[in-house]
Formats: sequence, structure tokens, C-alpha cells
Amino acid sequence: MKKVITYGTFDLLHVGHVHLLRRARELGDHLTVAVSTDRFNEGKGKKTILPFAERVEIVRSLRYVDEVIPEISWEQKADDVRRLQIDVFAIGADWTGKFDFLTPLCQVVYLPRTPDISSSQLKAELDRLQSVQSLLERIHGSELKDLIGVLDKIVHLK
Ligand code: C2G
Repeated sequence: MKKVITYGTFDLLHVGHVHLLRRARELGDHLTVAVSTDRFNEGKGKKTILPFAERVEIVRSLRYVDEVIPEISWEQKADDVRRLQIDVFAIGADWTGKFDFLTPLCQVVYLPRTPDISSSQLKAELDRLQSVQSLLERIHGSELKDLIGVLDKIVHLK
């Protein structure tokens, strides 16, 4: 059985993550995903929306994923590869070259990223929607009606 491993935060799971996991799984017969813990993410300077336990549950539910382990440090990869008898390490091409030190232990594959989607983009969009919502909440009923009237006139002027 050809075993593949990959590592990541997988916050706000999106198609970029799913495409990566599908292609990683297609490199073998079994895919292990090491999901970054909240503490490890702090070290990466990453603030996640979803806590570790939820990110694990979501990743574990995917058809491409056979096993999930925690990623708690940068140094665990070589031990994971040996302990789990991994044949292929795969990760997105934004990491190209960073994990070549694993080549004596297993094949190292950098997979092209999916363009135009990222957890940080989704977070930025969520923040924007939240600020629009709080603005509308601050505008009282009558003012909101006036604002809608003005916007309506602008739209119909076009
Ligand atoms: N990814 C992708 N396309 C995107 C976004 C992400 O292919 N549009 C890939 C990344 O390259 C990575 C995986 O999806 O292989 C998970 O991405 P993140 O959750 O951002 O993980 P990252 O912060 O890159 O953590 O030790 C390695 C790190 O834990 C990797």
C-alpha cells in the first residue's frame, strides 16, 4: 500500500484544500493529513476561525482522507514519515523546496495551488460582511429607509 502524507491548517475548508487533498490521495492508496494544532498555528502566525477539533473533524470527514494526526511542530515530519512508513510527502507549491530534506526518506511532491481562493481571502470577506452588518445595525429604522430611498434613486438614475 502506497502511503501519502500532507500537512496544513485547513481553516474554513475550501476547494483549494479539497483539490490538494484529492491530488495528494491520487499519488497513492492511503492519505494521512497532519492538521496544525491551534498552538502550532500561533507559531506560524496564523489565527484560525475554526478551532483544531473542528478542523480535524471536517478534514476527517472527507472521502480522500484516511487518517488524521496533529501537526504540533516543524520538526515532526521526518519522524512521521518513518513511523507511518510514508512513501510520498505532498504539499502545495507555495512550499516548493522547503521540504526537500525529506527526499532521502520518501518522494517529495509539490502540487500547484488552486488560484484565487484562500482561507485569508474568506476571512477578509467575512470581516467585510460583518462591518456592513454592524453599520446597518447602527443606522436607525427611519435613517435606513432614507438611505434605501437614496440608493434606489442612484440605481434608477443609471
Ligand atoms: N492550498 C492550495 N491551494 C489554495 C490554498 C491552499 O493548494 N488555494 C494548499 C496549500 O498549499 C497546503 C494545503 O492546501 O498544501 C493547506 O493549506 P493551509 O491550510 O494554508 O496550510 P499551510 O499554512 O500551508 O500549512 O508544515 C506545513 C504547514 O502546516 C502547511
